[in-house]
Amino acid sequence: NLSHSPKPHSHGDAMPYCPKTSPLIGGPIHVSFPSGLTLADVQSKNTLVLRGGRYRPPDCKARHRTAIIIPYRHRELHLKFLLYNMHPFLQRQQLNYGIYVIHQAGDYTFNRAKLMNVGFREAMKEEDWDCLFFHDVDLIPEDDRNTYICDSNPKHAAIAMDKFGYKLPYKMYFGGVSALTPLHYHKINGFPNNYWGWGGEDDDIGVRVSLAGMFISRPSSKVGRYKMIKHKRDKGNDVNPKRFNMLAKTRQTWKRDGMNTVDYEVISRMYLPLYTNITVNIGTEA
Ligand code: BGN
Repeated sequence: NLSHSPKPHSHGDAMPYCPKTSPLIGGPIHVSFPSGLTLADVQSKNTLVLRGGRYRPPDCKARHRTAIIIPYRHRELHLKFLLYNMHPFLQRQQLNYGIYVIHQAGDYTFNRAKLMNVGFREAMKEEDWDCLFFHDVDLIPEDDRNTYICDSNPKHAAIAMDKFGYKLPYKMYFGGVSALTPLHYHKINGFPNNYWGWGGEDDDIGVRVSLAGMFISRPSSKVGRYKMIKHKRDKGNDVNPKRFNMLAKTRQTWKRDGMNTVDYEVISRMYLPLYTNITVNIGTEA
C-alpha cells in the first residue's frame, strides 16, 4: 500500500547521538554510472532505506534531519544514477534523511523554482526537517566531506562543477544545489513562482538571500565538487527570454511572489522504495 505516510521505526531514548563527524565518511568519491543498472539493483544495495526514500542511522540518533528536494520531469536515467550515488553518500553521513522527487505534470514549460516551493511545503508537512537541499537531478557530489547539513546562512553547495572546470562560473552563482533551513526559506519568502523555462531563477534566489539580510555560505572548492550527467537541452524547458527583466525587478517582487502565493494541486503522492514521488499540477504562466 503506497498511500500512507511511512512511519520510520522509532528508537528508544537510550540511543546515543551519532558522533559530530561521521566515522564512515572518506574524501573524494569515485562517481560511477554503471550501464545496465536498475532501480531494483539500487534497492538491493540499500536495504536500510525505508519506503518513501527515508533513512535513519541504525545504531545512533542522527543529529540532523535533511530533506532532499529534486524538481523533476522526464529524466529517468539521471534519477536512477542520482539515487544510486546519493543513498550511500547520505548514509555515510549518518543523517536522518528523505528524498522527494517533485514531478511537474503535463508538458507545459518547466518551472524549477516553483517545484522547489511545492517540495518545501509538502516535505515539511511530513516531518520537521531542519535542512532542505534543493537539488538538480543531474548533479552528483564527488566528495564525502560535502556534508548535507545546513549552515547559519543559506548554503550554495555546487560551487565546483565539472562542466564549469570545477570553478564558480560567476561570483553570485547560486544554482545546482543549495541548502536552506525552514527559517532561511521563510525569510526569503521561498523561491519565485514565475520563472518559466531555463535560467535566472537561481540568480533571483541568490538576490533574495541578500535582500533578506543574509549571506551565501559555501563549502571549500575542494569539497563542493559535482559531476554533471551530460544531457541535451530538455524539451519544454526553453531559455526564458523574460529572465533579465524579471531579475532586474526582484527587489520589488520578492515579498509578493513566493511561498506566500504558491498555488498548485498535488495529483499523487507515492511512497516508492527509494523516494517519495509527488506529481503536481503547477498550472501555466499567467
Ligand atoms: C546564468 C543563468 C543561470 C544559470 C547559470 C549557469 C541567467 C539570468 C540572466 C543573467 N542566469 O547565466 O540561471 O544557472 O548561467 O548555467 O540566465
